[in-house]
Amino acid sequence: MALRTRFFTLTPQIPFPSSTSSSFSLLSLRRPLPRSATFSSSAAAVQTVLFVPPGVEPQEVDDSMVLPGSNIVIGPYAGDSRIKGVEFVKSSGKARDCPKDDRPEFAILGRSNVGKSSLINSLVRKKEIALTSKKPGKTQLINHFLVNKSWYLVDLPGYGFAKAPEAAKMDWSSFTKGYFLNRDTLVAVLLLIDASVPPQKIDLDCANWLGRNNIPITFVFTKCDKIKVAKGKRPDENIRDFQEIIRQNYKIHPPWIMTSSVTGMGRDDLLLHMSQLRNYWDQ
Ligand SMILES: Nc1nc2c(ncn2[C@@H]2O[C@H](COP(=O)(O)OP(=O)(O)OP(=O)(O)O)[C@@H](O)[C@H]2O)c(=O)[nH]1
Ligand SMILES: [Mg+2]
Repeated sequence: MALRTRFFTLTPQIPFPSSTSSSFSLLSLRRPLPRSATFSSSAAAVQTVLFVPPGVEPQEVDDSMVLPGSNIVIGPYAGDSRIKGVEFVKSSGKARDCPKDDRPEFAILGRSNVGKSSLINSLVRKKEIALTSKKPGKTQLINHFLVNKSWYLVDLPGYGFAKAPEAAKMDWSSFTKGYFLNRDTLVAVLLLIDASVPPQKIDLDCANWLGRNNIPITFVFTKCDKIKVAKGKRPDENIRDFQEIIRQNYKIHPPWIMTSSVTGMGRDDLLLHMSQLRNYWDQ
C-alpha cells in the first residue's frame, strides 16, 4: 500500500480563505499536542504545534525529543542517518522516465532560487553534486540522487520563475500529474521556504495543492543564516509569520525545520527526521 494512505491521517477539510476559495486538507501523523511549543532563534520566538510521529504518545513527549529549531518530535522509527555515499543517477524530463525501482524517495520542491540544490549538497556533504546558481531557474529536469544505495533525493525544477527560457520551462500541469500523483515511492515532499523573505502566496498555494492531493510535506526553511538584512524582517520573524498563517488556516501543522546550507544548521536534524519517515515507510 502506498505510504500516504497508511502513514498519514487526514484532518477534516478546512477552508483556506487567504489565497483560494478551494478547501484544504492537511496531513499529519497524529493529532498534535494540545499545548504549543516555543523555540528561540535570535530574539523572536516561533510558536508552533508539535509534530508527533508514530510510536509516540503525545503525553510522553518531553523537550529532549524535539529537534532544535523545529516542531519535530523524534520517535522510535528514527535510525542511522549517516550519509555513506551518494551518486547521481539520472535527469528525467518526464515522470515516466524516472528510475523504476522500489526505493523510497524525498522530493525537494520550492521556488526557484530557494536553495533546493544547495540543500541537497549540504545534506550529502558534496560541494556541487547538485548544480547551484545565483540566477533562478538553474535546475530544469527531475534529478535523482541515490543515497547509501538505498533511497533517493530528488532535485526538482523550481516554481515561480517567469523568466525561464521557453524551451526549458517545466510543464507543471503534466509534471504534477505525472510525478506527484503517481510516484508511489514518494515518502514526503520537502517543501523549501525562504526564511529571508516574508511568507509568499505562491508557497502557500503550493502547500495547498499538495495538501489537497494528500501528499505529505515537511516545511524546510532555508537561508536561516541571513540575519544581517538592512530592512525587512529576520528569518525567525518571517518563520513566525509563516507559522501564524498556517495556524490560522489549518488545525494540524506539518513538520517544519530551520536550515542553512551555508552554516549547516538543521542538516543533521533534518536527516534524522527523514530517517524516521523512511523507516516507517520501509517497514
Ligand atoms: N545565505 C544562504 N544562501 C543560500 C542558501 N541556500 C542557497 N543559497 C544561495 O541561493 C542561491 C540559489 O541556490 P540554489 O541551491 O541554486 O537554488 P535552487 O532552489 O536549486 O534554484 P533553481 O534550481 O534555480 O530552482 C545560490 O546563490 C546559493 O548559494 C543558504 O542556506 N543560505
Ligand atoms: Mg536547483
